[in-house]
Amino acid sequence: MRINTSRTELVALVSVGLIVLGLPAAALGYQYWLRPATAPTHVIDIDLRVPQDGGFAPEAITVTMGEPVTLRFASLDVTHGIAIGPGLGVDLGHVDPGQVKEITLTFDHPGTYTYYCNAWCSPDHWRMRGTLQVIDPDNPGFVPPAQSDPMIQALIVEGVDIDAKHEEGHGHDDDPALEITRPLSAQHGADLLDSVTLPDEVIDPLWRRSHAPTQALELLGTANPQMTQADLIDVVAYLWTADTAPETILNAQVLYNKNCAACHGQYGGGDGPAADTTAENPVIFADPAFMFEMRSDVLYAKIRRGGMGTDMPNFGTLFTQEETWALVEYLWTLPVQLANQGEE
Ligand code: HEC
Ligand SMILES: [Cu+2]
Repeated sequence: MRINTSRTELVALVSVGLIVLGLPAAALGYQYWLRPATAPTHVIDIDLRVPQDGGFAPEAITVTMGEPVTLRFASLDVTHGIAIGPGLGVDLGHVDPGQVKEITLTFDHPGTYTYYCNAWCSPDHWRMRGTLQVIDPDNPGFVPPAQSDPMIQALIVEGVDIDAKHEEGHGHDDDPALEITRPLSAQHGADLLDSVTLPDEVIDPLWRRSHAPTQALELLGTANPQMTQADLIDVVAYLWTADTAPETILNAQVLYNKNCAACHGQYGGGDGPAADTTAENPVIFADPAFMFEMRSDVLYAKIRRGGMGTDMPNFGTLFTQEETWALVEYLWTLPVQLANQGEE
């Protein structure tokens, strides 16, 4: 599915100057004594502690557009992971206790970014975020308005309640709405395409984005009374996973493993190491009966906005719209065995 994001200039970064020095604690003396005197750039030191001990210090920084700034992250307790988004592509990887990693950035637009931890460091890990404000020296009061999100707007207009509760046991095995008796095979679905009548809706990517697989299944059932439901389920599994570039999926998998797997589980089992610390159970993406009730646009909105009172964090200030769509595409691969993968 093609995603149209009209605002590529959001990527305001002009140069990612050189980068990432991992320094052992012994080198700190050199860092702190010598560096400020010789460095041409503005240096900002940011200390890292688990959120219950303060998280980022400072938690908000302001930098000037056009002026190189070096951000120097030092962990004072446990291993953290440092990334900055949205749209900067900056991920410094792990910062171990006593280690310092730095990056020099020059921004060419005013804007607001988030530096955040993407390694599970503590139960409050996902609260570990800081705000980086880029200001225009000629117009220091100007803050670009938050980018409006057409997809979330459309959901509001449609009257979809993103925070609607699922029925009891959502994503868990009791009382599945749909009888799914075998693992979903997109390959099997692809092999059946020749013998299936596809209603116009289900081949329209925009329709698929705003409808649940069960709705497609219903249309397919009406158009193909000769087919079994199990076969049609595989056709739907194929349709929902067919047009994503493998590279998009791989990039999304990296984001998922760093930012989501701690709660939702590496394979979407809802069984990550932090799963039992959340107010609600993380949903189980690997459960086809659960996912068949979900709409891509609602998954997207949930990722960007988070879940009120559930401990599902919001990621709208960390990821671009494209990255969020890629994550949605990735979530659909969790309950489905993809076509042309595994044994031929
Ligand atoms: C701190 C734990 C935690 C992390 C990290 C986390 N989630 Fe969640 N997530 C949850 C919980 C808990 C829920 C259940 C909320 C509910 O019942 O609606 C949830 C719900 C969701 C839903 C909504 C499903 C639905 O319709 O109810 C989506 C989509 C989702 N997560 C995607 C993600 C993605 C993608 C990431 C990583 C970028 C992520 N989550 C990271 C805990 C987490
Ligand atoms: Cu962390």
